[in-house]
Amino acid sequence: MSADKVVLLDFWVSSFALRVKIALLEKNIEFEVLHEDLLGNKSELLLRSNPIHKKVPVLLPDNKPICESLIIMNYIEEKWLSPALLPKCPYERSVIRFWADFVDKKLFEGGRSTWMSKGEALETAKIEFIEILKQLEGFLGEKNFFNGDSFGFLDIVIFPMTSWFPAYEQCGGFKVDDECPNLATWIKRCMERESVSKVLPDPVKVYEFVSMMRKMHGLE
Ligand code: GS8
Repeated sequence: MSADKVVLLDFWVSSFALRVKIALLEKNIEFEVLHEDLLGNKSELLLRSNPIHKKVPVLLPDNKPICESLIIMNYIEEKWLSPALLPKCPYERSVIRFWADFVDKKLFEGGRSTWMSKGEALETAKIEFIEILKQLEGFLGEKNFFNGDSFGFLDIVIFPMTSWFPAYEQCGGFKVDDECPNLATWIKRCMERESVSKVLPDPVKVYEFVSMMRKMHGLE
């Protein structure tokens, strides 16, 4: 591996890995993607690079592993300064980091509870998930982007999670457009960005993946 080669250990449907791809594209950094088979056949490189969690994404700049998507995003922001994805003001940065943490703790878990349940549990999960979406929409308000005027760090943290929304909608029988119209408009706005459209997984394939996982867990 050459001195400044950047390698990403990826899984095509991972919203955490998608964050890293979008951030690198926004910074115009060339990178090589190594696809992982997470369902039973993780590579030696992944196990060696992330021995604690054994999860993707892992970024390997200069062959040195960095794990955890938010930590990787902070590395990318500090290593390649332009264009800046975080605001300069420390207070504004802390607000963005609060919502990034909210997304990992609440939105991700809420989504998971939706597609990993059925019957009454699914109904409860769906109500909670919509509540989480409304909290996010409240923070978005009338802004064009979560980051503020322009697409940035927080948009990159949140947007990848939305690639699973069509699958959640199908499982739960609801529509994000009906529940959170501003959020739905923001999703469409983000999809127009080149960094996003280049790496966004096909929603039909995501749904098929979710459906396969539901069958594996005896939910369908
Ligand atoms: C989550 C990564 C993760 O869950 C981050 O990078 O932000 N907090 C971490 N990765 C999943 C794929 S996406 O759902 C993963 O690698 N799973 C493999 C496994 O659990 O064995």
